[in-house]
Amino acid sequence: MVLRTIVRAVAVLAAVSISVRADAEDSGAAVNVVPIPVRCEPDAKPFVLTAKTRILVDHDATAVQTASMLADRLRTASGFPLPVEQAAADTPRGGTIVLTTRDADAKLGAEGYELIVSAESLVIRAPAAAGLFYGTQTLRQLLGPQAESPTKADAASWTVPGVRIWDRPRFAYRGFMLDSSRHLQSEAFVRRTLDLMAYHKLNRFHWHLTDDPGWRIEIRKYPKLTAVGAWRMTDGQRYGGFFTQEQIRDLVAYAAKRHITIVPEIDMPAHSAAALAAYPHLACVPGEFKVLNPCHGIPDVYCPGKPSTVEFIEAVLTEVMELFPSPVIHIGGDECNKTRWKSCPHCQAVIQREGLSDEDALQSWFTGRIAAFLRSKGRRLMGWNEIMRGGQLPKDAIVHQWNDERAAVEATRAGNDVVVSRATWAYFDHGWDAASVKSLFDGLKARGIDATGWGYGITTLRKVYESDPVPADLPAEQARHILGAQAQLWTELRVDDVAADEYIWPRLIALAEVCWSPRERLDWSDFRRRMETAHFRRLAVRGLGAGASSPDVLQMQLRQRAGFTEAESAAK
Ligand code: TNX
Repeated sequence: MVLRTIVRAVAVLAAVSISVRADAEDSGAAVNVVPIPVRCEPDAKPFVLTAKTRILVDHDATAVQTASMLADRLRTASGFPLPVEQAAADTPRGGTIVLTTRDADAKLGAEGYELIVSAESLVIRAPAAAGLFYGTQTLRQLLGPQAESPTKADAASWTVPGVRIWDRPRFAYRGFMLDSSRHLQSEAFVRRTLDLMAYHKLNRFHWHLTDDPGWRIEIRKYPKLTAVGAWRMTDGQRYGGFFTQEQIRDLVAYAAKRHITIVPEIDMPAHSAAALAAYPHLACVPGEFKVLNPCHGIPDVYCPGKPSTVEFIEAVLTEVMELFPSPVIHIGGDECNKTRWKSCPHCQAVIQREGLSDEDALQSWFTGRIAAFLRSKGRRLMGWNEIMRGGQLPKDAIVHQWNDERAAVEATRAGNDVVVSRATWAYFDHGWDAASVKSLFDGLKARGIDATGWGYGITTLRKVYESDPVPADLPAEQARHILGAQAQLWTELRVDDVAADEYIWPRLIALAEVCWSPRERLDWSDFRRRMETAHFRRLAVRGLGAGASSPDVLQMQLRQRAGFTEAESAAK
């Protein structure tokens, strides 16, 4: 509350300077694309969008969909008809936007694009559909912030500055993880997050769907997972809910249209209390298990020693794979307390039979079985860096680095691919400044949760921006195994949709630039300039959704969370 009041006060003070900055961009003079493109050179004449502009697309149905989405967005904001035609555009004339794969530079790869502006046409050329899509996201940013307007904007002109852009991502995996177990978000929130991710050229949505505090995905074979496992008592009230298979199918399709793959996570063998509450026989010693409030390190986890546990997990994963076409399935694997396994006859029998050295090796054996099952269905296993413990990690498993400093170095040395999500800079459940960290702790304390040992700290926008997923001095042959990076929003603290936005934005924009742009293009002061000059205004105009702030207030809140305070600006 105090924080919000301060934010509002600062907003009023800064409103004047903001509108001046927004005007400067409206002139079309500056190119403030985020993430910054590989190359962006000024070229001849600007292109002006008018009531006569047409959009021509010469590629497949996915590209036509991309063109239609662009048309819808700009139609809403400009009121121009913007017809879309599937046709070749040999010599585009008369103000045409062209989306084409013809003669595209193969070096652009699966996701790169060129964007070439002239007075007669605006051409987005890419070898594949994803590149065409990213070109349209860049085009939206080249227009003024009015391009993001949810209603018809009264802009005097719709000018795209004369530029020539050549752009492709640094990393193939550019992700964001949402924890829907500890607290559940609305479907609308998920959609909007996907929209904003795509706008920043992020392409993986890792969805943490199961954990001790709630099972959030409908599994037809095991209805109790949601009838029982999706509900808990919090502050004397029943809290919970889940996503139906139908809702999930819709969200997967919604993401795919935006070139985002949803990577589902079914956490195992730990973080499984919600499943045990529904089906106690999956534990080493069946008992009365409860769906828990957020907690860490509890001893009750799946029993890997019983064939019935593996059968259950395979059946669950089979339904998961029917819903999610993602080539990668995340199985968690983190923070497993192995106390029960030590005295469990089933677990000890497997250790004996397989000649395993200890319980860590048992987890490794279990991971290997699940990896083999996924492989037999044409999928790949991904798991948090604990899956490396205990030896036998299959070569095709993707290691998700979070708390082990050496994981990226060791996993890539062993030939495994790695996605980097360091808790020190990519955990967006951490605060963005001292005040937000204090309010985080106060919030947890008020709920009776002592989070002293949970390692919450401050992760500023700048810290995210200046972090490199590739460890310094990693040899090139190992560096190519770093697939990319990902930020996470864990939701132990009661994070409603509005607060979740505060934790995510603007930090996810910095992560997006780290993932997309070449290292040599990264420059904090230029990033800050682009955010201040143009990008915050775009987000403020479109609205972040849940919060009902006016664009000016929202822009100021974004600046505040970015650490771009007035005092800092004055000192600069
Ligand atoms: C560690 S990251 C966890 C999560 C928590 C998070 C809190 C990981 C694999 N496990 O369960 O939510 O810290 O920051």
